[in-house]
Amino acid sequence: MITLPQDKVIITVSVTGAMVTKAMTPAVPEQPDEIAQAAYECYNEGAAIVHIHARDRQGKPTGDPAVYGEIHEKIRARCDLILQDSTGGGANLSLEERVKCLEARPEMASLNMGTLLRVSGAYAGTTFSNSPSDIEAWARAMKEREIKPEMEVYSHSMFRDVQNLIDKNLIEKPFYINLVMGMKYQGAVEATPKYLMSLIDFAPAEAIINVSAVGAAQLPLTTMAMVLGCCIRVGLEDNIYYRKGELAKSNAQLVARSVRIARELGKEPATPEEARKILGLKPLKS
Ligand code: KMH
Ligand code: ZN
Repeated sequence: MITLPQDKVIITVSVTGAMVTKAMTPAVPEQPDEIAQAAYECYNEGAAIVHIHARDRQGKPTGDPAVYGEIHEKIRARCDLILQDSTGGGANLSLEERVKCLEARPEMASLNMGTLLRVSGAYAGTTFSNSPSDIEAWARAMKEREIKPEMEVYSHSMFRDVQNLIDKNLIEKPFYINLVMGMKYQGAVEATPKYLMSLIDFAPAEAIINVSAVGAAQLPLTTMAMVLGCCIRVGLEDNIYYRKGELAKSNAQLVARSVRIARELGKEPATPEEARKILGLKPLKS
């Protein structure tokens, strides 16, 4: 693994996701204006990357590139956050719909490794499908468009898909891997320190590692990740609580807490421009 400079941490905020609804928390931003405003507030607190899921007018996940484009424009009107779109989409979207967002030309996009089984909720029993050939096709599409993949890894076996992309020269260094921990899908590992250390052990040497963990594990695992020189992801997509029994007021509140902890550890949040350099992205103004 490539560790970040000791005095830096790159913070991604996953503001919306596919599964969190206004009924679960009124703080979740769904429409383009709300998403852009939430992203901007997180930028002001120290986030460098925003992970974006678009919703339709009814609040359901959509892959519509026009909606992604509108979100990008509204964020760009406010700040220079790195734009990272989700190709994980949502359980209601087809494989084709999930990757439509690439047409909106984000700087990064999630690229999920391996297939998982949903075990609860309305889509229990369906697969979150990411076959090796689909992963390759999507990586190729990203490479053609100069979009950096954020490879999402939920278990050790998924490093096989990462290695396949490396072997076929479909991704560029530094590789960027997001470890998604504690996801309640069959085939995803638990969010514990032991699993985190073990996933890092199996990660390719030339990868920058981001850590995201679901629910109550978000705070301890991202804190541990900072100590280890990883990037972190916080936000309502993965965790809607500030602490047990208390909903987070906003995405920005979660980012602000991580920044306070980072500073106690002697780290400053990387600005989007600093993060672009570290991740090998083009500067925004060239
Ligand atoms: N919902 C996260 C735990 C994606 O957007 O591609 C996984 C995720 C997938 O972020
Ligand atoms: Zn996501």
